[in-house]
Amino acid sequence: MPKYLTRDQIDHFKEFGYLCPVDVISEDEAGRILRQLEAAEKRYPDQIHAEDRNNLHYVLPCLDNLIRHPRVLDAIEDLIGPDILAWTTTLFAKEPRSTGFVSWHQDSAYWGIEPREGITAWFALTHANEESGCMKVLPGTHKDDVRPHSDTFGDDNLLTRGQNIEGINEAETVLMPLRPGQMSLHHVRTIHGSMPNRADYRRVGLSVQAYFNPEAHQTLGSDHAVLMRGTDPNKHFLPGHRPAAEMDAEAVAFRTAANQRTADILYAGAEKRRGF
Ligand SMILES: O=C(O)CCC(=O)C(=O)O
Repeated sequence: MPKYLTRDQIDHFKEFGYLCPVDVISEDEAGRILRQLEAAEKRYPDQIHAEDRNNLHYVLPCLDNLIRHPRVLDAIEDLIGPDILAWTTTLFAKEPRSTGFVSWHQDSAYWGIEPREGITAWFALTHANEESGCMKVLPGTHKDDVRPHSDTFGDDNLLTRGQNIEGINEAETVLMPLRPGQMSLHHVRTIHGSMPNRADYRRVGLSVQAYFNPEAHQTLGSDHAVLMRGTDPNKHFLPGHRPAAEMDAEAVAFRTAANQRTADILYAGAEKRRGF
C-alpha cells in the first residue's frame, strides 16, 4: 500500500521518469518559508547569494524541515523504499526578467554517485510556470544511460559547468509548472532544463539533489548525506548535519566544508571552476 502517491502516480513516474505536481504544503506555508529564506539572504549576504547557493538546508532549519516533511518522505518512500538519504540541496532563484537558464542535462552526469537511481525533488516557493522559467523534462529518458554532455560554461547558464546535451527535440518536452508549496520529482537520469524568467516576480525553488536509498555510494571520494528516514546499514556516506538554529556556528562550519566537497565532486576533471 503506497503511503502518499497513488498507484497511477507511481506508474507514471516509472514510465516517464517524472511526476508533477505533487502537493506538499499550502501556499501560505510556502510563503512563510520564502520570507524566512529571503530574510536570511538579507541578514547573511556574504554567505547566501546567487553563487553561494548550495546546501542551505545545513544552516536554515526552515529548509531542513521542508525537505524532510512527512509528505515529501512518504512520496519518496513510495518510489525508492523506506530508507532514505538526501545528498545536496541547491537554491535555484531566477530574478525577475533575468537571463539565467538551465541547459538540457541529466543530474547524475557529474555526481559520482552510483547506482544512478535517485530522485531529485524541486520545491516551489513561488509560482514557477512557462513565463517564469519552470523546468521542462524529456519524458522516458530515465530509461537511457547518461548521454554525453558538453561543458559550455555559458555566462547565463545556471549549471556548474553549463553542461549541455545537444539535439533535444523541444516538441517532445513537457513543462512542469508548480504553485508555491508543490514539488516536482524527476529521476536522476531524466533529461531536463529550464528557460529564463520573463515574469515580473522572482522565481524561487529549492532542489534536493537527490534522495537515494542506501545502495548509493560516492565513487569520487568521501562524501556526506543526511539520513532522512529509516536506517542506513551500508554507511557509504558520512552523516550530514541538522542545524540547531539558523546559521549556528557548527552548522555554518559544516556547510562550508560540505560545499567545498560538493564543488570538488561537481568540477572533478573540469577545465574550469566557477564560484557555484
Ligand atoms: O531551477 C531550475 O530551473 C532547474 C533546476 C534543475 O535543473 C534541477 O533541480 O535539477
